[in-house]
Amino acid sequence: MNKYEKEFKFGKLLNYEVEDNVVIIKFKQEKVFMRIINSYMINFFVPLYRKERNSKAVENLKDSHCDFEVENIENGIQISTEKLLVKIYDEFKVDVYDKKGIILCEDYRGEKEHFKRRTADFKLAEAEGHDLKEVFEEKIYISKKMEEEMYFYGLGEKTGHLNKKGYHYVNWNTDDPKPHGETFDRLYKSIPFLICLNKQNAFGIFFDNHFETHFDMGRDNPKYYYFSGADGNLDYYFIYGPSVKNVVEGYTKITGTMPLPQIWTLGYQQCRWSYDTKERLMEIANNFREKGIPCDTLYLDIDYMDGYRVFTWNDERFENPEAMIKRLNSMGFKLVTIIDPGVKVDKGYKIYDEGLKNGYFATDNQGIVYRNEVWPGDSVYPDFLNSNTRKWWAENQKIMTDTGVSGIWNDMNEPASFKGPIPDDVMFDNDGIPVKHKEAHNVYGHMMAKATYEGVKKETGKRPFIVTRACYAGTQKYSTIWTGDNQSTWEHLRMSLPMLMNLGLSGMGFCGTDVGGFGHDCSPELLSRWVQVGTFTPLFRNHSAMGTRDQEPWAFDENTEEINRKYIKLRYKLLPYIYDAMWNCSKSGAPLIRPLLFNYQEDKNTYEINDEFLCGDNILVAPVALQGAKARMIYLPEGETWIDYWTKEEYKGGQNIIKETPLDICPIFIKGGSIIPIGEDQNYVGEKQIDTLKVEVYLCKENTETRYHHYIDDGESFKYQAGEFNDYKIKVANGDKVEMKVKIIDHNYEDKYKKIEFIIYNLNGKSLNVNGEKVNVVDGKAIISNWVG
Ligand code: MIG
Repeated sequence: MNKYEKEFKFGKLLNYEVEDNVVIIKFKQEKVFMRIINSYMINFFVPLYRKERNSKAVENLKDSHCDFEVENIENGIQISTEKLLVKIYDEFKVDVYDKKGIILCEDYRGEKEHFKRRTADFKLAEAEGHDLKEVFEEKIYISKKMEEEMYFYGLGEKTGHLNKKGYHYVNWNTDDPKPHGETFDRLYKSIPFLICLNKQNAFGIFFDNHFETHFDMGRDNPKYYYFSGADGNLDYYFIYGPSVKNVVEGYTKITGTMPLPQIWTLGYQQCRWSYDTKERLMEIANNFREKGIPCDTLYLDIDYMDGYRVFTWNDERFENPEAMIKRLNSMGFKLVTIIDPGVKVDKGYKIYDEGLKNGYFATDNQGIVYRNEVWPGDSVYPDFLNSNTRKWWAENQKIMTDTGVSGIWNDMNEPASFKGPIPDDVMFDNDGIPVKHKEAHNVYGHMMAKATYEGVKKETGKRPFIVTRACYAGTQKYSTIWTGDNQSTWEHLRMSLPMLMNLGLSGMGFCGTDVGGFGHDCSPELLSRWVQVGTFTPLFRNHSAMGTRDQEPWAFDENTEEINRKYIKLRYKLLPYIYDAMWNCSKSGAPLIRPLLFNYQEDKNTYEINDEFLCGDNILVAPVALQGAKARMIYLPEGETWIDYWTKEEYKGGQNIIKETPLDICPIFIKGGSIIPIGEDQNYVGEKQIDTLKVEVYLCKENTETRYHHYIDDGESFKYQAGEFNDYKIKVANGDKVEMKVKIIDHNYEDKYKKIEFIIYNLNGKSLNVNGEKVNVVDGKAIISNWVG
């Protein structure tokens, strides 16, 4: 029996008190603090572990004052807001209804009935390599009744399908480079946030607990779904929709949205473990420019360092890095370097000595600095839960940024360890509330990313570009993420789609996978198909492991190179649209890459589509992720006309169609009526001066009325926060004639467009008015010169 089972009892509901927006509910055994954040978000807090909250995810959550009522009902109490009705009973059973009285989320009343794992000889089976599951000892356990028609999403970076029904997942940040299959219940990231879709009504549960937590969506028993935690407080948020979009917006209100990135970070990025000499790195840079394949960012992996000592350079292989980076910058490249957490044990090495002297490293339970092994050999772990350590780590970023480095890539911060797992009782100072490793583990990478972000921000004054492997809920505020060590296999290309879509729904607006796959040897066909997906994902980075076959765009044959060029150029064409989507994401949390159901929740056919996604509101991508596929079926959501990007043919939504898919064609569909700003053909962001606003307009036979906001700013600084940006509002009404309106709403950024060029598809001979005046269309183009806004 679980050692905690007895303790997790609330007992009879006795009474309640209201203090501002908190209803304090007293049970015989525990007190529950129910905080009404606003009419659709509620936090339940039970200090089972300690009085203080120890949230690392929630920083500046402001409650908006809203009216609510509390009353006694039979056997319990009821709290109602403008949107929700919450009924609470003995044993802290909670049922949540919408205002029409429709049940959204009902606590499960039965006993838990875990299925039985029958085992005989554990030891022998393990000796052969079988991975037998240990029974998880949970202190906190909340189960909810499973309804027949329920779908589950979110949970960050998890294997398997888009809909998480029937899966069981563990949040315990784990570095395991073996090929991630569906049997992997844990990866590098922990985002204990689940979205449930119950008969068209969506709500979210954010269980803010960074001990090991589990989420089970009916694997254990189809009668219920549950979340549980090894220890800590019970601290969870109920976030009502009714749309998934609202739930994501609510969740990112709580944990923060992804900040607006610099534009160059949205260009193509090339990485490799490792470009290990200056000569090789320059060869790569030159190749991009000679071959006319756009690229903004190159990476240096661990081998640039001196013996894997973080914040150092290997002088032999990278002599005079400042000059090298200057040269790269002049060619239009930014350089990103990897920084791991593990600090080499090495007297005389500045970082080690400083950290040791100031007590910046995690210790064992006797206060002795804890050692394990990572790349540099014997290593110690900075205590990122200590704000002094973070300050010091932030200052160290200067060593890199002064050399000219533009972004920092944080790896191994689960934290990984080569000599066995880090013991549970390794201690972290946590600013005076010491915590053990089992409480620090899942937020270690998160706090490292925070330190890195703050350092890079201070040193450069620009929007930091940080990439991290481990994360917790809320890491989106500091860092981009990538999904770690995938493999160059078709299976992993397929898996990346639901994984990235769920990451997007979990607040991680800026995410990507290693394009081409990390482990294993890539093939020309696989790279061709993968680059087609990467084109539409926020982070577009090709990366591969040491010892694997080269997979730069030109590494195979001319055809593969041409396909890479074609799609990377398409990415640069779409950059203004992608940047607009990132701007929106920074405000509302709506991710660039998202499942179809995000925009088409009324259309149930979209609920389990794993192999198509939306890129922003206007573009549907149906990539090919099967070797040799000459055609594929594509579902087009109901209620729209969809225009084939390549042929401009129109299709009615609400049907499956078959498209032929020769290797250079990734099926792309544009929503009828769409307005899509496009960029210049450039080798890198900022290569050309841009004074023309170019907009593609995709008309269709149906009459449409569409609006779009196009955003520009300097693309790198924080001046936009003081209003230095322009917001162009574009409206297109397609009726008997086509009427367009363009207006600048916010206009404090001085570099304004001087011309507009509309590229209009499917105009069908109609006449065109722009801002009330008739405009000629020649070859599908309408040009408005001397435009002043
Ligand atoms: O133990 O730095 O996921 O992207 O190339 C391997 C070397 C360490 C793991 C990362 C990968 C990176 C590699 N790192």
